[in-house]
Amino acid sequence: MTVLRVVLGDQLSESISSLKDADKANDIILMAEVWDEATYVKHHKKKIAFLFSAMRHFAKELTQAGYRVHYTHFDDHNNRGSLRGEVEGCCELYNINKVVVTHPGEYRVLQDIQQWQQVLKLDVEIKDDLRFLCSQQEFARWAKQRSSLRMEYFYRDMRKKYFILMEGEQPVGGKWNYDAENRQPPKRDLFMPQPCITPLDPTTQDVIQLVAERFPNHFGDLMPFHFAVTREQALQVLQQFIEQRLCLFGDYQDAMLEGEPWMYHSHISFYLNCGLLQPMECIRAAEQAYYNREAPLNSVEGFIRQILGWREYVRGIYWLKMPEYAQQNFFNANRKLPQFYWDADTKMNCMRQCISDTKQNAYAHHIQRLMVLGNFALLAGLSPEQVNNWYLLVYADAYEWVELPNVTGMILFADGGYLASKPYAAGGSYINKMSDYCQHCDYKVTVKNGKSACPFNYLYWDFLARNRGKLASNHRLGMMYKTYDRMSDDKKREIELDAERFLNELR
Ligand code: FAD
Ligand code: DLZ
Ligand code: SF4
Repeated sequence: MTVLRVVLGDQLSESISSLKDADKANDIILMAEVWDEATYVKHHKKKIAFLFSAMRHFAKELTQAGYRVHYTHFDDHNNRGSLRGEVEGCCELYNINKVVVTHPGEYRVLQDIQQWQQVLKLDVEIKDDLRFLCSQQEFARWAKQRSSLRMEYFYRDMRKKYFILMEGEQPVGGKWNYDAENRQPPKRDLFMPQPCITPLDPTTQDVIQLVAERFPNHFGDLMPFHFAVTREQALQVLQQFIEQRLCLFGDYQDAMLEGEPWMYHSHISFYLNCGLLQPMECIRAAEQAYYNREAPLNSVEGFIRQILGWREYVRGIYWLKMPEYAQQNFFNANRKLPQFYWDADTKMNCMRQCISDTKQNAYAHHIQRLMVLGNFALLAGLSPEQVNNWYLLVYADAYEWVELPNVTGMILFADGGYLASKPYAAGGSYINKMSDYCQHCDYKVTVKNGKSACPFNYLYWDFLARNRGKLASNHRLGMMYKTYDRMSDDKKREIELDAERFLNELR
């Protein structure tokens, strides 16, 4: 009996469920670089290069470990261009009795795989993706018991389940959450460790050339390229983070500085999401650093919450709510994505910086994605479909299971508050407090109205006023509506006119 074991581009773990019990001498492992996956959105060039290089390295490691790997290169003359086509090709080439694949990360791919059995007339087994710490079934059970979902309670249950930072039934340090100690504004003289730079090897160089030739119209810069592309290199990134950045991760989690795209973040999402790193090993490494007194609790807890809490929570919501989740548009927002999201050509310095960082690195850290790029998309009423498309293609860590809930749920509140309890909306003063962007901006953050005013200031109030019917009952916004109601009619009219003028000028 020969089993075809399909390993997708974001399943690069030797412990992946599709490889469990594999007969190394007999089974065929299929990995394929295909046109359909590289172009279903026009991924950032660096994302394609990263994934193709990581796939090639992983295939080599599997071969060295004794597996029979059928690897389709992008430019192979008989490449059929789709995952299904490649599976069909393998079934014709080898005497395959059964296909095994691990549950994919995207609904779109799952739908396709669910048709393979009928097309191939072979048994197709879809195994659970055991790399996640909360299964889809477990999350569904958790969600069913609650009238509204909140990440914080999910996260506490996960801490208890895996006994992470726990003393008996209680959280270490007596609190579940150290946010109050985190989120400090950046200091101008803040020492900034350099991100981990992995040197280019011949495989990555080949792939970079391929992407430059075959995807010239895709967004983003290919060089400089310093992503890890093997598990060993990804482990070095993790280790460097634990040793050099974790200690101040909490303090500067929300800080932004011009020309400093990496800050004290870990830069491991690329590797976690494609399988080079496992979530639990990252969590345990951080926890151990706390017990070794190498990092303080506020940082360690904050970092663990992102992986054990947010990452699992958004994945749970994605699979619980798809396919309807992709259609959510609570505010009926339909404004086209402005051109500056592609070329960074805007007078708003915060947007210019975050888009330029994204273009160069296929990375922006969380608060840039949330409170600058996302905040603007929310306040300006940009179309959820277009905003989702942008986030899915510009970041090297983007797959729909994690991108869609963050965009639709977290930044756009397009699910009406299923994921988050209130919209993450803010005026310019928040950006000014947490960054140095406003110091080099054509707009004035302290000015509230008129042509020189920071657009976030009037867009914020205009957003609340425009959507009052849908938001007024949200008790977390009560104070803001009271403040708005105390404004004079002239002031309110000024806000409306400024917002109208600014939004009409967007191209
Ligand atoms: P760190 O700040 O060091 O955090 C550590 C890890 O925690 C991350 O690597 C990530 O695995 C996890 N994490 C943190 N926040 C989240 C979150 N909100 N959701 C899921 N995991 C989280 N993350 C992605 O992996 N892919 C995406 O496509 C993606 N799109 C996003 C879109 C928007 C609008 C927003 C607001 C957030 C998005 N995130 C996404 C979450 C987060 O911004 C990135 O995970 C993080 O910036 C990656 O950088 P890092 O590894 O340095 O993270
Ligand atoms: C993102 C991506 C890209 C760019 N290319 C491939 C590819 O050529 N082959 C492949 O198997 N996967 C690729 N991926 C990842 C998939 O598009 C998809 O996101 C995941 O498999 C999740 O279902
Ligand atoms: Fe952004 Fe406003 Fe600050 Fe300019 S003044 S950087 S637009 S927040």
